[in-house]
Amino acid sequence: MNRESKIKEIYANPVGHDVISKLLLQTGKKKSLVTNPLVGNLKLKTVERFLKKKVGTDFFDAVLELLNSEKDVPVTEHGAISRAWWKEAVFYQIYPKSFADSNGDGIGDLRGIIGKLDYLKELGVDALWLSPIYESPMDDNGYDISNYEAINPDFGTMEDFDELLNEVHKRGMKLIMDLVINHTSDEHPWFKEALENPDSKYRNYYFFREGGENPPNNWLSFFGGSAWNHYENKNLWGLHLFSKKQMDLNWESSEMRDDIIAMINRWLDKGVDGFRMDVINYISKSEGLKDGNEFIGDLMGFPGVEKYFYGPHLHDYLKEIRARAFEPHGAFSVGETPGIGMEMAKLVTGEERKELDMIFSFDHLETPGHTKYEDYVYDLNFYRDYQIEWAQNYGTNHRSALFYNNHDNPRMLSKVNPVPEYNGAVAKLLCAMQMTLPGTPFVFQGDEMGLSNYDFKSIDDINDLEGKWMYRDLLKDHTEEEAFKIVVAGTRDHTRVLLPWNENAPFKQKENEQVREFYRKLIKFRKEEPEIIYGDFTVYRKDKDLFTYSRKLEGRECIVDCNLSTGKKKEYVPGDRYKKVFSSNSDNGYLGDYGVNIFVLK
Ligand code: ISL
Ligand code: CA
Repeated sequence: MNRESKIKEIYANPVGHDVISKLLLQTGKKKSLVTNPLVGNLKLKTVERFLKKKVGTDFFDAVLELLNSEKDVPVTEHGAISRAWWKEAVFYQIYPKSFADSNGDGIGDLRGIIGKLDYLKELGVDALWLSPIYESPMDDNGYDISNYEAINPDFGTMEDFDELLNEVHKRGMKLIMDLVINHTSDEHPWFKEALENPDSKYRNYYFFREGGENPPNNWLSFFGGSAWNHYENKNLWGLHLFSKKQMDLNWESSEMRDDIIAMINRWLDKGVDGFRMDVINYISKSEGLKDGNEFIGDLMGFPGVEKYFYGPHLHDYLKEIRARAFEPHGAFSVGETPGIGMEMAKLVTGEERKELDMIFSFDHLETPGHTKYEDYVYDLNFYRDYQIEWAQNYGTNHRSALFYNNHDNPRMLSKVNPVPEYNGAVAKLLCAMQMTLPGTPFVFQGDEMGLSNYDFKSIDDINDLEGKWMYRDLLKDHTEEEAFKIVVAGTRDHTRVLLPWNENAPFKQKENEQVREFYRKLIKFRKEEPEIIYGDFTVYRKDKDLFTYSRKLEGRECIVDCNLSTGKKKEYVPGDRYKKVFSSNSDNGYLGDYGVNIFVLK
């Protein structure tokens, strides 16, 4: 790829496709802007002539460098889907701190989880993903690990963990752990030794740069300020893409890789079934740690991202971890990969490539032109189009992760419609799609209770470092009231408050019970209908606010008919050969607000 390449050729390149898609999403522009023949046939140098005043010519250099860094071409198959337990499973994410508290100290813990295993089994959950439970100073709630092989005492002991794993397996369920190997805590012995002792081998486990008044490059941290800590008395700078206490590991060090892989193997030897891998696409930084492009930085909010979100050795490192740890144990892997779009996702999850089994892509969490710290209404028509795009183009040799929530985002329910009287209907609609679209569902704790956003009253209620940092930053040009409003719209704390298990909790209300009952039935239904897990996907209706699709496999069919908004819509009538097996908010031939019907072939 070079300046003579046409826009359509760039869009056909996997990295080009995903970068352009991201730009469109970020700016709220339609795909047709680049797919129309007029623009598609323009050469990059022509576009550069139009845009260079605005974006600078180095923007085009940065994009070309990225495009040319990937030599491989994704393989997209449309055949039968191979079988695997993790395609059949319904996963459930537990954020330990706020799941269930067994000893009344206000902090969720491992014994609390053990106490809820029957509940989860009864719900139909097959596999648990535990957010980090390792020893940690808890600067970022456990995503800052100071000992990979010890349990945070707030959560319990290693004996509690062993019991948990055993109890999970006894119930025929699986357990995957969070693997945070892009960085460690600055309190990890490796980092402490690295900082203290210039001759230690651990110096090379991290990114240190010597001397200078200013940080070595313009990269910003995701949690505010420069991505470099200054250790003045040591005359050193240290790299951290996340908080000041989360120091990036240098994956170019083979000794570091050996240590990390040995640690992974010890957990696998214990019997854990796999891992969710934190920001795993960031582990390879581009050579020389050069400045990020300013235009890309402005657009994405974080200068430097293009230098590490799809780094030069990413595939090598993923292959190495798989070959040396996952493969021999038959372990499952799902990567958390912010910024990776569909085509690049194929290159890390293709079955033939032996890297990851699945990834979490995040492009569906906000509608085009919106960010998570915005109070806006999420239009489910976008979610429909996004799902159709992935279902039709991701290919049967890749598997989508179906999720709406995790511990880094406000609750989807509230984004779709913040009015409480709709919560139940929206929860059921989201559940119906999650359990029947192509892919593997990841339920986040509380989804099954129909939980909406938490009613935070003041900034003192905000605990997460991201929200706190944003608030301080916003005060530069906002009033306290405005700043709080913005933070509350997106704070990660909405999904980090203790689940309401107790007597007076909203969960005890009838509607929340009904949502849980709906989840239970839909999960059961999913397991009885192989066409949902391994079948084809066909769209029957995609008119405004409507989404009707079918899943088919060897003479079986299931049809899902959804009203994506409020107001009555004529329901889809599949004919006498079908019977209605589920119905939420539908009556007399009409789907009501967020109504959904599910039919199967008799
Ligand atoms: O939440 C985000 C921004 O608003 C994301 O950028 C998030 O930080 C990113 O998806 C990475 O998330 C993961 O790694 C972080 C940790 O804080 C998150 O909780 C974790 O899910 C650093 O370990
Ligand atoms: Ca506790």
